[in-house]
Amino acid sequence: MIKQNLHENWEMHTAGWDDWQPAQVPGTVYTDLLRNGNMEDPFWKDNENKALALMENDYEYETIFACGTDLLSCDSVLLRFEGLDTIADIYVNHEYIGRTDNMHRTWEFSVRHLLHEKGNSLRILFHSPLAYIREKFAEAPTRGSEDAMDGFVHIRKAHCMFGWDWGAHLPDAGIFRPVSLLGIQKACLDSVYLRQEHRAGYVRLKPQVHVRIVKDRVAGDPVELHGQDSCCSYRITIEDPDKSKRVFDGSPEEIVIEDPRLWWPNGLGEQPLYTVKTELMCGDTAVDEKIQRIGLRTMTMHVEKDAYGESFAHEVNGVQVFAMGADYIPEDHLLGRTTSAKTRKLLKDCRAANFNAVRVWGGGYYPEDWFYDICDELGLMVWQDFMFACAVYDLTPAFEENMRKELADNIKRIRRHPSLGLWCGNNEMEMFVKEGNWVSKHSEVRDYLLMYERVIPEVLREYDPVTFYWPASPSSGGSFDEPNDPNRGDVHYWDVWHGNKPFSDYRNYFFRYASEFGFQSFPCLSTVKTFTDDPDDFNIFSYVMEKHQRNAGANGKIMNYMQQTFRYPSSFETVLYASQLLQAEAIRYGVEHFRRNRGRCMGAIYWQLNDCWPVASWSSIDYTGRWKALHYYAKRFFAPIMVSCQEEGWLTQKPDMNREHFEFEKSIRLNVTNETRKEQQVLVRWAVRNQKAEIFSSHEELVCVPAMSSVWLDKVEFPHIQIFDRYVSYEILQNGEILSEGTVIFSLPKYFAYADPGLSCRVEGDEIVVRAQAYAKSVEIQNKAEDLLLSDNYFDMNAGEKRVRILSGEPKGLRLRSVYDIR
Ligand code: BMA
Repeated sequence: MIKQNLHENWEMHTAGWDDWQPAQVPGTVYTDLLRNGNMEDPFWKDNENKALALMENDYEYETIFACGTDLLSCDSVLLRFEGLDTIADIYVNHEYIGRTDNMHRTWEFSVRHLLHEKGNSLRILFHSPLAYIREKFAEAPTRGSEDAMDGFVHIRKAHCMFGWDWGAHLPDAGIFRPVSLLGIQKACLDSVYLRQEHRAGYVRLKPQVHVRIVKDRVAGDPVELHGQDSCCSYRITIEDPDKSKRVFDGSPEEIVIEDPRLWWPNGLGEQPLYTVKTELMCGDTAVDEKIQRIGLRTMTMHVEKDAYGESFAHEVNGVQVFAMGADYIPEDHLLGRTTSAKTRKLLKDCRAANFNAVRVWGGGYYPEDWFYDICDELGLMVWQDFMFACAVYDLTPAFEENMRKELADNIKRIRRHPSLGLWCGNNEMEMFVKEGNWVSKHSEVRDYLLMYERVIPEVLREYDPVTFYWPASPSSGGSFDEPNDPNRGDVHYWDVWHGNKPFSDYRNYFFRYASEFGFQSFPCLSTVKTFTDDPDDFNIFSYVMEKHQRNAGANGKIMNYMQQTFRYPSSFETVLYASQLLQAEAIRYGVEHFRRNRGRCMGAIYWQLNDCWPVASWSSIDYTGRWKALHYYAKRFFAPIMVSCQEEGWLTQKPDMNREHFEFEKSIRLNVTNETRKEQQVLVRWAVRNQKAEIFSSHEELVCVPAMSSVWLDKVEFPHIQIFDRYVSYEILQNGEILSEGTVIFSLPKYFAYADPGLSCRVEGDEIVVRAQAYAKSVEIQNKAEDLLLSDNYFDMNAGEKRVRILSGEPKGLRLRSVYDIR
């Protein structure tokens, strides 16, 4: 096959205007307009409104290209679009060749008969997505999340482009993925899929190769290629992780890999990858080839009735794994700005924070190939939602056909990745449809069942019968059977945050797998300054700050939790910092509890990893890539071997100090959880200290924690501890090295009588050495640019010194603060 990319010479203009300007393909309307100075930064202040209005227009893209004689001499030529967003009419040499209406699909058109050697034109007219959804909504007012614009359910375009409770109304458009001409001689490969059978000492690969055979100059539908009965055959070359190669000729029906090197999630082993080259042979000539990387592993969900209900855990190579990660949303409102380098940085930041999983949430779009390649390399298991979220859909025959093609395209593209953990039908629809949300007619309930319990399973049976399928998130298995049951399946738990419950509420549940729970915070000042430079806006209740806060009432909610936790923060910057600590403490409270209950609970995927613009949100990494306090906390609470403390105190028992019987239990119960495949011996230590961190009493003991389990220590009560000026520090050590540590107080952080820790620091090589003269909680180290990436940050100190490594950023203009400074 000959491939010619069509990425040169593009121009675009607003349809009906003469404003032709250079365009970049792949790219998008917003990124082109921005690069050409024809729109303002859509994230600045409330420019979103103007940017949204631009999408009332239609936009046209055109390129003029030549075709090589080798391409023209092919039996058939396909024009392939890997991503068109969304309603587009396509013309080749002024001849209309078709319309696309789904950004999630790959589109191909047979164009051999239209092409010449020189001066070919390809023209694409993108219709206004706003006009389109308005019109469709008027015809059928099918509804979904009120955070998005009316009619968003009618277009197969990332839902969150029309607004979400963390997203702006910025429905970008355009040729967002590669476009190419494919010249086919005789036949081409459609897909190659290697099913794996794992046996003791070897893995058997069973190739399924689909080809398209050219007939009458048109590439036919894919057919499976079987060895002898065809004009073509396939040859497979496998390169092992150590680079040695083996060739298997003559359409092998199976390939045996002896002594396989297994792929493991991060923390449990390595991620060896095998490269598979498949060549399509017509006689002795290779007419096409595909190169794919695979990993050898078994991967499913362990679902089994048990004493608590029903288990729900990833099982990799027969080992049940506690999933640790966050929910991933699209990386940029301007699709044309995403790059593999940015995705790699984001996912490396996940691995750096000890993630072993990410959930691709269903209200965006299916990520690029590079996303999955990087997850394969880093050992991040992917929970993959299909792109349906918070809505009801009308399953017309046309919608169903479109949906089936979308599913097939994406399943074929993604199924080979060892990181693929499971397919999931949708985000939150089973739960909402059951509750009657957005449902206006009975057929919508029926269509729900058809889509997620019939259509998707049918398509999966054909293209990926191996990967585990789960009908919705959350779900207990489908058919509206208590989708958010805490004792079965996965759960979205939002009582902390949306329900205003205190952090301690997490402890009332032992979810089998929490796939969403979250808490908002603001980004730091430097990120705020990317959308406003007016000091007048530097107040969380200002118009501009609330334009960058999309969850109604959320700023009040943050202040409510602030009141429950910290003293009143009297400057804007302190509010931002304190909000990040609130968020980090909330999620820590949940995750540590879930990990302590490992076995019953097997997943903690917090909402949400990232942002698609600078905004107040649940993310742990903001739009600019800066780590919020939560991401550093995640590194600690997802540590493979972690100590945590289930304390009883003011927060857990909610005594009222202004009533009679103001008494409550003060105790600790430590727990060590071990998410490694080895038994671990650790020295556990704890100490009661005063504000200056001086030790009053202490204890240590050796604890043995079996592989993949958690172990409780005995409860210790402190009935007479002074709650305002005593705290407990705890840590675990191995070979003299602290693996995990923390501190706990029994009053509320706002009431604790911190001594001024007099924080100071010095730089030694690539390290920063921080000094505290007293107990310091959540110590933040920042430079002027707020772009330091450190080995640790927002940690507690029991006075003394702590060294952290500088991973990136310049240690210039360093400043330090801790909870003591929230005042
Ligand atoms: C869940 C998600 C998102 C949403 C988030 C925060 O419902 O699935 O739809 O953004 O919570 O409210």
